[in-house]
Amino acid sequence: MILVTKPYLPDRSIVEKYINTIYETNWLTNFGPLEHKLTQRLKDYLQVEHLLLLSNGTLALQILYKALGLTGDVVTTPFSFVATTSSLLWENLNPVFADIDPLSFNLSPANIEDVITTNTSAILPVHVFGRSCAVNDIQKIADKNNLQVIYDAAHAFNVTTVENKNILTYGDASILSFHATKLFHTIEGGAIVTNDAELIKECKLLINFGIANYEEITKPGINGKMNEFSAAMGLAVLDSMDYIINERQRVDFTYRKFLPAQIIPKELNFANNNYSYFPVLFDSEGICLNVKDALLANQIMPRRYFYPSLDNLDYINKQQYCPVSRDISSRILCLPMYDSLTELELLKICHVVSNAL
Ligand code: T4K
Repeated sequence: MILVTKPYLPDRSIVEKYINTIYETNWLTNFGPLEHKLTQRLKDYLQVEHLLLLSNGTLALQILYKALGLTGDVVTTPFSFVATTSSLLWENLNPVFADIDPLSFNLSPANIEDVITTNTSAILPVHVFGRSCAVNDIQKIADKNNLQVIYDAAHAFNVTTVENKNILTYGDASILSFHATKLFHTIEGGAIVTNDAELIKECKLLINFGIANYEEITKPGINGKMNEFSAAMGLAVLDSMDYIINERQRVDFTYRKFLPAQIIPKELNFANNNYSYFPVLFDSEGICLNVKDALLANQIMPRRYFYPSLDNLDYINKQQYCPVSRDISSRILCLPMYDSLTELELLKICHVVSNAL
């Protein structure tokens, strides 16, 4: 079976090189040397000022909501992985959906202001599939309405804008997911990125039970720390980042060459493609399901990322209705995307899709 993704496993000897140091230091978690090393290397790699590693991306969102003191309503996108919405509900915040732009698949600035009320405390856009949001327009709306902006950048590792800034440097803060299925991973993991030194200090306190030092506990925190084995995997994956990106670029190139052009979403011109996903969009849900069935019959497993549209969830306030997101979500598929897909496998996928169409 060719699955939608295959986590990258670095050469065992490289992982062992890092794991051996854990055996030497006997330091397994709680801000250990590998966590420290990975933090520094990621800051350099991504060219960001402050970065805090966490145990996963969902918790990174929740910690930010707490640290930034969000209350009431948060304007967000219905076209995302469910964690974007469920993390808000889990923190007793109310997700209020604004519809998406049909070309970028991201929160449309034109729809954000319509749903802002005196109860709104923040905007939570997602750079879905690593495709950049309209960050400058979103910031203008946030400034005008005195709102905070948190980017769910779970998919946006290694995205640089035409302004020559990492996409993670926009807004008040961003989160990354380092789950095994991501472009860069630490098995499970995530990060908070911000330009605000005080905010990162507060987040670090919150992920360590609110313990300021051995004899001082200043607030109720939780456990969100990254362990040393995850950091070891992260360091080993980072060593191979050029290889991973080049191979994914090759996959993207072959898809673009052999798939019908009309199903490939237009690239956005504000930032680079990071090759994290390969979505294809069909004219109708019927065609989308036919293609999916044809792929499954050939032992290829695409995924309906992201279906259903989150404004459709049973546990969400039913007054919310986002027709563009529901429409896109009903007819989009993500094709397999990972470094080790062979050209032969890619040609088979392209052939099955074209035939089914
Ligand atoms: N915000 C956004 C926008 C996100 O997309 C996510 C996560 C988050 C927030 C939260 O971040 P984390 O808390 O997860 O760090 C997967 C991932 O589990 C999830 O991290 C990711 N987004 C989401 C888009 O994809 P599922 O439910 O699709 O995973 P699953 O188990 O079906 O795996 C996908 C494919 O990968 C399968 O075909 C099998 C393959 N696979 C998976 C694993 C775990 C492997 O071959 N080996 C493996 O070890 O959610």
